[in-house]
Amino acid sequence: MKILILGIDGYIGWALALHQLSLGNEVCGIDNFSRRKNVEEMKSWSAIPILSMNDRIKYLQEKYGDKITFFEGDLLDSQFINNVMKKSQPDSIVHLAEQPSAPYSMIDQDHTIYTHQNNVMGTLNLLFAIKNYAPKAHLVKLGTMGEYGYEAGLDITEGFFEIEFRGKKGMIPYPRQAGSWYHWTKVHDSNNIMFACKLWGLRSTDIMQGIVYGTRTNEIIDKKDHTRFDFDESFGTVINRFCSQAVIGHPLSIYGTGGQTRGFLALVDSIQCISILLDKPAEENEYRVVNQFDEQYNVAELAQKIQTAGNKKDLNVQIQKFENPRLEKENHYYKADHNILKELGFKPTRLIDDEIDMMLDDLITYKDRINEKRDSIIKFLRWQR
Ligand code: USQ
Repeated sequence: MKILILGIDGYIGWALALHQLSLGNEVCGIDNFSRRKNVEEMKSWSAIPILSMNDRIKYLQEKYGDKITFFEGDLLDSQFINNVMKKSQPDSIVHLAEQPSAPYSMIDQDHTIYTHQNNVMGTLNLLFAIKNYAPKAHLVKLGTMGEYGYEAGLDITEGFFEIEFRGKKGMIPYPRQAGSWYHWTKVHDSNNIMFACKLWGLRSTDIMQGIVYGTRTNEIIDKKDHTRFDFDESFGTVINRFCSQAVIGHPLSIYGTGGQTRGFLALVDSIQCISILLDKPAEENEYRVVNQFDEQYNVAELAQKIQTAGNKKDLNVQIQKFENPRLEKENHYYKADHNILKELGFKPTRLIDDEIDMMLDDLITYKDRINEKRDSIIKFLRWQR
């Protein structure tokens, strides 16, 4: 199988490329390095050092020869993505090339507009490129559980919702109530992809993914294999941030009460799920939605887990509640279906406590790097300014 990975330089993109190459598949990557630049703008860097893209590709070519190719470019440049699509003729496309941070999208008007342009327009260019040059290819698009939001207080289904209204029954997309400008871009993408499948007969799987955590996959063994790992207020996600905070003696920063509940998934299992979806593609004309997470926790429970694991390593971990910089429900009902991937063969391979233990060990090695960018951890980018 030939897979085009958009956003190959990112946290999931790089780990996915290593895995797919190890299976013997061909990988063609695209990136514009915006993640590196945007994290730098936040005056931070990856806690775990990663190679430059040139060195990454050289390293992979030594191992896999011409099974790996790379094109630097931007999805906003329609000619660029058209050319790559024409040249590479992929069987599958994994679209991870989006601005993924909710706090970053909430900084100010410029950051909101940038996020919308990058994500929504980039995806539209991609859809046209697929339609024109690779209409049989399966698009696997990274959406988010946050598209559904946490407002309704109802069970969440996978993508679609059976409803009875004025005596008639029907299936409609599950109502979306995103909670940040970033999360709304994913909703707009979902609508556009659903329409493109209907209009042009494309095939796509839209992944509503929970929060991914971890430093390792089965292919991340050597220093050169490492994927990036962010911990700043914008690009670090909660478990990854708490582990980074624990190793430098920064209190674990619970926003508000800590009752916010989310679905979580280890990086290695995120890669497993995406790989299953690639092996079992959507049908022509099908817009398939899957909810991709393993377990659910609230933020206070996670802080407890990381405190316990850290203290076993003599880290003397403190927990502190901060005024919540975000606008979000802090105590809410959360019950979301996540059966489709299991039916397709997904079996979680990691226990969260083991994973946290491993993450702390990896991060202790880079304690000084995290400390050097300590000021990026709490900036208090207030969403309602
Ligand atoms: N939180 C804290 N303290 C922190 C950081 C976060 O209490 O130091 C809380 C937040 O207030 C929030 C929860 O932890 O209630 C999750 O925050 P997060 O930054 O880990 O995750 P989020 O902003 O929801 O976004 C992340 C990814 C995004 C993905 C999403 C999946 O950045 O790309 O779409 O997770 S989901 O949350 O399921 O929508």
